[in-house]
Amino acid sequence: MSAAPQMTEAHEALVLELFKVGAIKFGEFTLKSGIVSPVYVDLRVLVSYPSLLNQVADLLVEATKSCQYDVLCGVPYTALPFATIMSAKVNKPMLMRRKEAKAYGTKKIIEGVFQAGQTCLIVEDLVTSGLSVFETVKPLEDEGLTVRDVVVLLDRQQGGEQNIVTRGKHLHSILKLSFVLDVLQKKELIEPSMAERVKAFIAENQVTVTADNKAQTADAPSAKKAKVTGPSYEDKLSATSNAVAKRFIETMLRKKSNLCVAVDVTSAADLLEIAAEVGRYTCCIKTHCDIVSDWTEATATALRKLAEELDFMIFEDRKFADIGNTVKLQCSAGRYKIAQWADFVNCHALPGPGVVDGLKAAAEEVKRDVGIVVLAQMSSAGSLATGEYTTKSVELARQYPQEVFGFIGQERLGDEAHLVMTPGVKLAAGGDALGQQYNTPQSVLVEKNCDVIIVGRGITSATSRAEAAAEYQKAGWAAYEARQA
Ligand code: 5BU
Repeated sequence: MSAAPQMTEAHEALVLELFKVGAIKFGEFTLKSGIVSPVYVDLRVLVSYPSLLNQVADLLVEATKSCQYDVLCGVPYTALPFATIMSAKVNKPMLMRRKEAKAYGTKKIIEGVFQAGQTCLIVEDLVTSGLSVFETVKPLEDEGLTVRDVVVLLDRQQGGEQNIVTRGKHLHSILKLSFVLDVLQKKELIEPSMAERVKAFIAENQVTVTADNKAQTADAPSAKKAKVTGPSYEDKLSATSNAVAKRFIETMLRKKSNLCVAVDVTSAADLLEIAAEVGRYTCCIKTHCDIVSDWTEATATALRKLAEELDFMIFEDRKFADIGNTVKLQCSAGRYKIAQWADFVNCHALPGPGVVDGLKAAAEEVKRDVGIVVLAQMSSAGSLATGEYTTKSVELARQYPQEVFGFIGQERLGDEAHLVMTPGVKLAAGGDALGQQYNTPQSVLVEKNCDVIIVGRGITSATSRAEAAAEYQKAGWAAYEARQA
């Protein structure tokens, strides 16, 4: 086994850079195997950051300065640029392994000039089980090359080192995942609870590689549990400390409904009529009070009464996005006095923490719990709420666990306790003429791992709204149950 690598300031700086460019992410990610991982490493992005790539190559060269080798070979594809820069730095030739042998001409699998008997250093970006390392080692050894050393940027510590050592090779890793977690936790870039989740995941998902190069996950009962593609509503209920989320999840479980109906109508009578028709099938009614032309306090009172009778939550989709003071007034005062009747509202992360503070102040003023979901992604074509903005939205939510309990999003986001509510849902995928994009309940709940489907016109434009709501309730719950099975 390799000696514990000496961790320096350069290693710490590298971790921070990798985190910054999104090469290491935390949340919930469905891996190729179907296992849900709380950490995701994507080192392919490094090609977009030449100085970072150079820094990585320096550390790889440094880690292998005592290794004897004549040529080096990167494991395709992510490690190829690493190996190329190293080759230029140490002035030793490089080889390339094809992923598939050419079907014509030379049928070569190894490209580059070499002689049998030479020693080859393997360069890899990420080691989980060590399987892709072996897939590169084998054709090299078949050609008579000797492989003694493997150098990797990040060891996920899931058994790869042991598997490599068992085959008589040395693994030199620049970073170990446990070190990455320590650095990010020290810098308060991840919560201690996230670091613990990742450590538990690693411990539960150790992989061995069989002699015929097949990865096997340890058959621990907890490893099996990790294969479920998303946390159950019960898991969320026990994970959340947010009072509104608790009521919301309890409502979902009681009614076996993950359906939120968006009632976008312009008269109070229509709003109340539709809420009365679909209320029993839904866990939540979503309003846009500012499109109801005759909205009065009586509308709010009548809607609240229906919410109590038919057991649903009220979500005002107001999308607050101003400075705290303005947001406080928009939520508590004016014509709509949202804080007096909505169970929860949503806001953009755009203004920063002040927007949440403003909503918190509005709720305090009326002495009610008003939950918040952050709008982290949108369903509309060309939305700018993507990438870094979405990540920052999730970070904002994490700062306010008592107020913010989830997201409006298009994929699983945040932590186990968070609920992801997804608009843009219809039984048939497609879109409308103004940029809306629809996914099916199945794809939202199973493929994207979200928690609540938000359906508007799929229900409100149906001939029988009650029948359509019943159908969406059934489809949403069946998809959820299938996901958890
Ligand atoms: P539809 O009729 O199912 O397309 O209505 C979707 C509702 O969800 C509608 O009220 C929108 O304002 C709301 N919505 C959305 O469609 N997409 C988003 O990203 C967000 C809200 Br945020």
